[in-house]
Amino acid sequence: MKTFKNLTKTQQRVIRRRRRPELKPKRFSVRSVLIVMTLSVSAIAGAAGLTQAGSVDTGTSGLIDQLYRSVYEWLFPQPQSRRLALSKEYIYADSRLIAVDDAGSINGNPSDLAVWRPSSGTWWIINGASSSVTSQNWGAADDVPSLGDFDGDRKTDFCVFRPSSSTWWILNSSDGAFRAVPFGIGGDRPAAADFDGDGKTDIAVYRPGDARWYVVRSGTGGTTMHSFGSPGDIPTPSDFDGDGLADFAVWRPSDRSFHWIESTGGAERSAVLPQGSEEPVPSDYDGDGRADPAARSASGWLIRSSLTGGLQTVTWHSLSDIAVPNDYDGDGRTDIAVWRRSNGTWYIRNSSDSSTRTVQWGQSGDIPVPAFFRR
Ligand SMILES: [Ca+2]
Ligand SMILES: [Ca+2]
Ligand SMILES: [Ca+2]
Ligand SMILES: [Ca+2]
Repeated sequence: MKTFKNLTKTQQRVIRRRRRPELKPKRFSVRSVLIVMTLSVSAIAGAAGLTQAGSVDTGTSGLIDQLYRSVYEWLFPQPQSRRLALSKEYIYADSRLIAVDDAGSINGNPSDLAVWRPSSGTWWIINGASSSVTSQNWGAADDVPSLGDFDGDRKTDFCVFRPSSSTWWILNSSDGAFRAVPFGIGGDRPAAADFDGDGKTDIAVYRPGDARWYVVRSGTGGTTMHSFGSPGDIPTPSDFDGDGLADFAVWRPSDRSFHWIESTGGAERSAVLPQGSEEPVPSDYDGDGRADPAARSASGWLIRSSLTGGLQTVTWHSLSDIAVPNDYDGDGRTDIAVWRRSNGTWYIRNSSDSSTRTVQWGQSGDIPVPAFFRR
């Protein structure tokens, strides 16, 4: 029989989150308050000549977000209850996994800055405070860094996917043991995430030809196949419904839309982003526990808040930089960030106070892989 005690830690956390009495509004539903807020803000924006959805500038959207946040914080007065943690552990940008925000970060630990150097197969890591450096040789040129928490110790493990043999090479952070797991065929894209919600990364691939997902569920060790997507789609598994389990999700470049299946309930959802959106960067920027549909365009980052439904546009460096969104200031919200390939510099916009952090870490030819590696 399934009891609370024998549920996984992730499942317990989700249930505890649902049980928290502080999360219940005292007099009004969140929805009703947000509707009133939306109408008020729309009226203000309309009066100010800013009625075109999707064209609000950073200043206005910042004000709107601030208003929403004030209401949110009034409804959920206790910071511990309010800050639910980032919704996902896997941040897919463009066509690959660029970051892992492990469960460890829900305790307020910020992500490390890290790069993987294909020429030598070396991982170079510096911690959030820029005071401690770690390096590890793991992988070879032509591998694809596919980091994750495969052993479930809440720290990211070094892992590469070798396309030539479709093999996953995993080095456990917990005990230093390694394993090689053949999984996938030529042409598959690595799409690892925690689909079964047991706190361990599940090895997974997305097969673009027939839009099929193949997952090794870490909970049972069994393999499942799921059809979702269309030819040309890019896999972006994220936790859009905020239940702690990654949802099958894709970015469709042809019409700038995200499509996903909610892991709770199985409903299919989609979100269209404005004209000019080029590169998917979904993540939990507003910190409500659910991934926000987001993309980069020539004019900036376009983020559709899952909390407010509003669209925020933030101008942040250039499209030629590599997107590296992650939670670097440890406030439970993803920070907009890029890594410049020419000089290895990180430009991070801290979500806590919108301040800028600039760090040089890595060099031309490296692949940025920010995550919670520290050990
Ligand atoms: Ca798992
Ligand atoms: Ca989910
Ligand atoms: Ca969110
Ligand atoms: Ca943050």
